[in-house]
Amino acid sequence: MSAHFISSVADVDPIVDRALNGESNRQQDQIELIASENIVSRAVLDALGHAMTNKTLEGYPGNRFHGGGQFVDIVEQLAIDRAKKLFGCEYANVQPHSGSQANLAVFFLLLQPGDPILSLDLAAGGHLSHGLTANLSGRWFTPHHYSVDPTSEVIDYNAVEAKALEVKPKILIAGGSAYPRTLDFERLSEIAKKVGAWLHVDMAHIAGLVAGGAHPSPFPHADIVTCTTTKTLRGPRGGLILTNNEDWFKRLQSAVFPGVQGSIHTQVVAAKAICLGEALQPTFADYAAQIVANARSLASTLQNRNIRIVSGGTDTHLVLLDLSNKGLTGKRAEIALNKVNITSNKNAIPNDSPRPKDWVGLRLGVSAATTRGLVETDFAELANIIADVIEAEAIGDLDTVIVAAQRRVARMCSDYPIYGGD
Ligand code: DSN
Repeated sequence: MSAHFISSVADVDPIVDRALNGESNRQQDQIELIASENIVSRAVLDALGHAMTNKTLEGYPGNRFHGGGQFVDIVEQLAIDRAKKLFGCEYANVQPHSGSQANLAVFFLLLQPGDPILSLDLAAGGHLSHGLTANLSGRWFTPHHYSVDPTSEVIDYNAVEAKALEVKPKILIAGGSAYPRTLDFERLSEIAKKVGAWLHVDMAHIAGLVAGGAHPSPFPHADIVTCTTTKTLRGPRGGLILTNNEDWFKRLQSAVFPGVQGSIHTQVVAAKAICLGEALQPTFADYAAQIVANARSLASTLQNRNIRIVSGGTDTHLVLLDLSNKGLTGKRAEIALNKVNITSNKNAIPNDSPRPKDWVGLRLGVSAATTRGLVETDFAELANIIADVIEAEAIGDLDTVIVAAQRRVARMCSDYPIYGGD
């Protein structure tokens, strides 16, 4: 048999092999607190590495532009049916290659160039694909933003309504990547209706919480919903679009293909079907509830250690720290925590500097470590390690805590192995 069919990565490409092994070890040896990450099941991993990746297909199940699609049709139809069942909606498109591309398809469906859109400000937890000027969404449409109340740091829905009445958006977008509180979809829908806008909910970060009943569902309030299958939903990198609007559905299919995409990532669609099936299991609700309990434990312990939490707490998987009173930037805290094998990311907080290097926010998310099995007491321990590191870094004395912190993190990683620790 040709070497092409049997040689391993190690045989063919030792540089890539070393990087792959390095990444596996990094994931095992670090506690991952990046809020957009998770650890997929072995079944999802297997599908992603399957020869289904060889198959090129355009179109939709039963109506393809290429032959030989009968097995991909099975997994795509399964993913569609499971997405509809999981989120309680009538129509699903499972082809978007990412959340941003799902959003782009929605814009292609609903907007004309120059149309006004209204979304959560990036510094208040929004997302770049919701109208940042550096993103296509901010160049081709006219972006406006709402923010959070300066005192509570929670969305001020009366202010959203006032802004919507002022700018008359074609779509009102809810959701983002660093907003830790429950979104009031009913109120947002009222506002959208009042100004003649469509309500588009991007639930990328909270889709798993919605699936597991730990966050209210955007349905029936939203007109259209997008998400990634990564993050709290614990699936492969990719997107979904969901709606109940029968009149839109045909055009939505065309907006995805051929509107913004060509052929599908066949093996990813198989992995999406698996992750959606996993999320339909009753145990997924336990997982979602554990995520919120863990995030609350992390937030309250950090608060007890005098670290300010934006909005005073969390209702979701993410906790946003304001390090301004410690004299630290998010970047410095991120680097210090990385030295003790805790992975996190700097983030803007409401009214932060426009320059990322000066941001004083640090974003933590608990989904991946919750998948490993950590519970509230582990997150309290983790919060204490984080506080020790931040306090020491703030006074330029990290060396005094680093070895002990590394040891405590290593113990946790070994107590909660991933993929059998290999
Ligand atoms: N939106 C980015 C994040 O939240 O980290 C990536 O999905």
